Amino acid sequence: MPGHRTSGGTGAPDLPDLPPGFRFGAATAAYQIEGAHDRDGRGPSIWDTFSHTPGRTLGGATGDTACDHYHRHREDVALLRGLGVDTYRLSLSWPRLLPRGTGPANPAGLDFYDRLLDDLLAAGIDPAVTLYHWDLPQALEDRGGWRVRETAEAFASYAALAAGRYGDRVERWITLNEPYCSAFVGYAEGRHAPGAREGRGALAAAHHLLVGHGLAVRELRAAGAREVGIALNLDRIHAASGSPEDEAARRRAEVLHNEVWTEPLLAGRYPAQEAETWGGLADGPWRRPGDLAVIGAPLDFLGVNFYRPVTVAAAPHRAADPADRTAVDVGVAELDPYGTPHTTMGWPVVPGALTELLVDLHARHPQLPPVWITENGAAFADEVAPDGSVHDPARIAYLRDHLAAVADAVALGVDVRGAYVWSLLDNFEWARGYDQRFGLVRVDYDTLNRTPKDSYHWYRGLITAHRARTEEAAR
Ligand code: IFM
Repeated sequence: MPGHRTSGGTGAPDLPDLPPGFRFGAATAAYQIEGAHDRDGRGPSIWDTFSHTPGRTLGGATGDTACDHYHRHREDVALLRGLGVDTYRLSLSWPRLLPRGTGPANPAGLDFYDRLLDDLLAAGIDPAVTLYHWDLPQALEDRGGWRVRETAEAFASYAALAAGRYGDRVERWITLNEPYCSAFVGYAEGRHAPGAREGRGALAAAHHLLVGHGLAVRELRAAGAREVGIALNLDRIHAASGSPEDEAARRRAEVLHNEVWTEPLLAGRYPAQEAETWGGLADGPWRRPGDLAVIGAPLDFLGVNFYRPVTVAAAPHRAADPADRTAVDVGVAELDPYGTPHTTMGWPVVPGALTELLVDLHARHPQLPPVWITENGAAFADEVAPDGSVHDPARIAYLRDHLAAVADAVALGVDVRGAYVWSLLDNFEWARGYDQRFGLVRVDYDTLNRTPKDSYHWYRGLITAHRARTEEAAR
């Protein structure tokens, strides 16, 4: 891999060598920032139930208040405007729009996103909207959740509602965020809502998420949506050694983390090695003729969420009997041989792995649509200076080096159009509660005051400098 591509000279130090017109954004998700969990007709989601169940989240944290974005969205749009981003990625709360998942829409919920989208456009920021960032209406979980096809159908109706209402203002639609987490962390590991530990249930969920995506794409297209895609948390997976056993483990991890999504979405087929990975578990009755055609409908872009690489070695299955295995028990152990700094999530910082991932994806999928980095960012223990300012040099280095890694991939032929920093605000980090701070803006959870960190000011400088470069190139 080449070294990182950065260049000074246009105002910001270490400006990544990204193409003119490359677009910069910041991202959030509804349950992580909105709060107002029971206000104005919002229904409960699986994350309300899960976070209110003792022992599920760190310190019993919930999203009841979160960043109170629901009441402070004007202030947050002003922060985005000050940041100078081209685009902002938000998610709609399905249970705020459809409190029971299907049926009558909630007028107050519809109005909230009208106001938010209008404010963004007035600030010169293009909205990118995720339909599903993990907050399934509890009423649908009670009827089977993603284990059942009805949820995919309900998702399509919700997509139609959203596209009809907001399609005139949304530049980019993302159907699902990280379906890996919804299916495998939610229905196999049980670390996320709904907290299930099932093998077959997780694989059925993975399939129904994909079917839901495909049906939603159909609805979005019918409503004239501008750009339609999906955001996947793809992993760059390294084998612990060159042994055939570790290489086979790496292949199984590729199927579990990546190919279960990329093969149906981009190649219209199921992963070739799923039998080796899951035995008979994968090919269940949830698969129906015609599903692959629905799932594989062409996309305008592929969203890639990237944080860190993973190294795996062959390991015994935790359950000896295949019938007792969960879908994530695929005979691999995760190792951490990276002698690099780590974030407070415990994730190694290896920017070159992002270049490798993108180049490999491009090589494997000649028909790869343009790519957006729909999430990238880092949690660190920020220092708050006595004057209240927040110095976060490690986050600046992380973002700078990952943007440079994207520039390397572009130089090697991958069509990457833009990148969203995760996240605009410190927020509710799911089962990790509030102790992981990913924001460009610090949130004081006692006062809910917002303080832009050094990284916010750095990112603004970078965006300004890149814009100047784009204008120069156009002259
Ligand atoms: O906070 C999450 C986000 O909701 C999904 N992608 C990863 C982020 C950091 O863990």
